Amino acid sequence: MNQHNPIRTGYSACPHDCPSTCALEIDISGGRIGRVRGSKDNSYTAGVICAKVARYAERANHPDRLTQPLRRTGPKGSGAFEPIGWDEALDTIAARFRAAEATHGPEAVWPYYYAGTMGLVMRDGINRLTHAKGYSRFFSTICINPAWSGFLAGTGRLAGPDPREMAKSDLVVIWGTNPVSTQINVMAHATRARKERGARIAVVDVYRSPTMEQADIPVLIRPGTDGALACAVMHVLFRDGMADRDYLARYTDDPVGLEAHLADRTPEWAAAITGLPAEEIVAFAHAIGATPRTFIRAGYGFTRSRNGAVNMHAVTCIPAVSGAWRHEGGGVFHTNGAIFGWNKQLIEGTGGPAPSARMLDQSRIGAILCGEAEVLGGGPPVTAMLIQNTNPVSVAPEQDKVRAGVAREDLFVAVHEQFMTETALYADIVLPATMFTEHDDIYQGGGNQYVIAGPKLVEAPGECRSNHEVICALAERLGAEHEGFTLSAREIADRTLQASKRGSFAELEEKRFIDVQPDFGTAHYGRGFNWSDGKFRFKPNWPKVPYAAPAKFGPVADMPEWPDHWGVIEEATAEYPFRLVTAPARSFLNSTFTETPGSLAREKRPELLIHPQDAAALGIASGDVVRVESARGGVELHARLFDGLRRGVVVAESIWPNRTHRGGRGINTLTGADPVAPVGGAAFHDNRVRIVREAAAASG
Ligand SMILES: Nc1nc2c(c(=O)[nH]1)N[C@H]1C(S)=C(S)[C@@H](COP(=O)(O)OP(=O)(O)OC[C@H]3O[C@@H](n4cnc5c(=O)[nH]c(N)nc54)[C@H](O)[C@@H]3O)O[C@H]1N2
Ligand SMILES: Nc1nc2c(c(=O)[nH]1)N[C@H]1C(S)=C(S)[C@@H](COP(=O)(O)OP(=O)(O)OC[C@H]3O[C@@H](n4cnc5c(=O)[nH]c(N)nc54)[C@H](O)[C@@H]3O)O[C@H]1N2
Ligand code: SF4
Ligand SMILES: [Mo]
Repeated sequence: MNQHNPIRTGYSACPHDCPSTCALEIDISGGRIGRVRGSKDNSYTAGVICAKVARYAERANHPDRLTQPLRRTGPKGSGAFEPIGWDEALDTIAARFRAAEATHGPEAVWPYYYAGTMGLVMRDGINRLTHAKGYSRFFSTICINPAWSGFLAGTGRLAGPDPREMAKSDLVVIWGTNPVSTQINVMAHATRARKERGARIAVVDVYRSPTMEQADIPVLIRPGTDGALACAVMHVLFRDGMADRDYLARYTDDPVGLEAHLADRTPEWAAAITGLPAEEIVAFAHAIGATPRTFIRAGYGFTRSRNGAVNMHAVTCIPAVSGAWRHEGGGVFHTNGAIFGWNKQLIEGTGGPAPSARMLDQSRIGAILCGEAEVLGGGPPVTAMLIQNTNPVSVAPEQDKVRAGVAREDLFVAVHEQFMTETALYADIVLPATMFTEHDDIYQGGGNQYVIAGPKLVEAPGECRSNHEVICALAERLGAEHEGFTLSAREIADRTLQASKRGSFAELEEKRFIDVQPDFGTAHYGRGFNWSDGKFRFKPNWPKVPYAAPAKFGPVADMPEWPDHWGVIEEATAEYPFRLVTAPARSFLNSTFTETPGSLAREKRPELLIHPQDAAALGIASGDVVRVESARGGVELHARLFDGLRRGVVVAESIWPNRTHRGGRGINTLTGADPVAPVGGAAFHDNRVRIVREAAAASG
């Protein structure tokens, strides 16, 4: 070992937007990070992390990292920038925000962010500036809303069994998530159950994903049909004497009504909708019915459809019928959001009078920036933005509108980033951001139950500043007042922990993480579900689902009374005969890691998975360039023949940079921003498309 650069270990949390929220051990040497490992002491991480974060050094120490503030010198999107000083950059942003406010009022400014870092201080602190200045508020919808509202509709609370109970289950049902790619620790716990108890693993997906490759019971359905599958499963449970009638009577709102409703939701009915043969539906239902310890791990993927909330609710109904909630290793888990009980007033600048500024929908950034009156809520146009932690020019739906919007000459955009993303390319000012090892923060598990410390471990390169530092520096220039602007990130983390009764930051740093899992009775709703009568809702009150939203979104009035197949998805038509799913890739995380050589080498190029018979019918061979078109636009990719799909379904894995597609249009050119009922969200996996073979490209 080099005497001058001994290796020490730093402890942190993975900051990325991934339900695993791994506890990390990081080699540090010469002021730089090296290898990253999963903590063995953390009982959820259990020493396992994904490959892309294990090689994080190639991202943190990447030669293309932004290290200086930049000002645009060429046309928007051109990539022509010159370095400037921090004072000039911040003064420019403040002046442009003040000018926007002077012309149209404070709602003309829209701070925009998402979960590039999941650190509470760095992610959510931007809201403090929004609230202090009365800027347009941000209603986040891009990811969780259909899933969370669907889960809340039945249980009333966003929590479930201890996720580590998967290892004590006899049947793990991985429903509409692809953990081999998106949250590897689920696989670690599920395969432990298989090894130690002979448990079986069922996987419900729309293609033979890397996770389904490992399934004992593969359940391959058409996109947006999970509600039909769940109804037929429950039909069989009632029909074949596998419903827990005692549990139903004690813990649910209307089991008699549900059974009557399901009478004609037969396996044959569901087979016609899902494409899954009726015998396989019955076998799947019998596996669930015969296994008291059935643990359903419900993901996000199957909720990214226009009927996604209804489908999530339908899946959560299953253990209420089978009574699996009674058992350790049984029930349904989606996320543990409700168990943490944060007091985020200091971070977000809330707690004073209720803010009155309009809320704008994150997913509709394209329509908003294009000035569509309906989405502007009768208010002024957006003429100034600060964007932190997100890359909407790649990740947001209706990409053609997003691009037209960010290219507007009268719009001022500042982007705070680690890399020159496709959003940063459109910025007037680009600010260089720290990475998680370069600032203090705290993290909470999504798919687990830990609070984890993420202290600063190394100095940032160049002139990078953290999100918190940027927000405070702007607040000072804009005359925004709040105590949070006067504190360090560490002080805010400390006071937030204390206000949330989780001890101090120093204590958390010492312990590295704390386990806040509630007791079995609470986690399994043994004392009732989170409604005044304690009864699980088979019949949800959709317009009143307990999810904070500025309004209801989508066709709420048409939502079905009972769990059902709700036919609002983009069914294929003669003009658009295929259904496209845009699922994540293993080596990228949304658009992050598209800059790292290790991830690029593994993902190779943007591809469209298409069934060999569908390809043959269209005269498409493997490797051909195809043009995929929806009503919203067209994208070019290379075809890859793949038989792990129902006919008529195609899958494009990942959000590649737009420029890696011939023609420069990215995958989200195809996806729609019309909101999912009842509280918004984008239906990324619910697209009707047509596929055209590109003659010129096939020869080239
Ligand atoms: N490697 C990697 N990891 C990631 C991400 C990433 O991009 N790459 N993204 C992160 C983020 S932000 C999130 S929110 C999570 C999301 O992680 P997940 O909960 O896993 O959700 P998705 O990845 O959207 O989709 C998961 C699976 O759902 C399937 N699916 C799509 N439509 C349907 C359907 O109608 N029914 C059923 N049954 N299945 C369907 C897809 O084919 C896919 O295999 O992952 C996080 N982790
Ligand atoms: N087609 C399609 N589109 C999708 C999805 C899909 O499945 N299919 N998934 C959707 C989902 S679930 C989500 S959550 C969204 C996610 O979309 P985004 O939130 O945009 O996620 P990323 O693309 O990973 O971009 C995060 C950015 O934050 C930056 N960043 C990280 N840490 C920091 C920091 O500390 N400070 C600052 N200033 N920047 C930082 C990173 O460099 C990165 O560019 O994408 C959505 N888009
Ligand atoms: S699995 Fe998820 S949380 Fe764990 S290291 Fe990878 S990206 Fe981070
Ligand atoms: Mo997400």
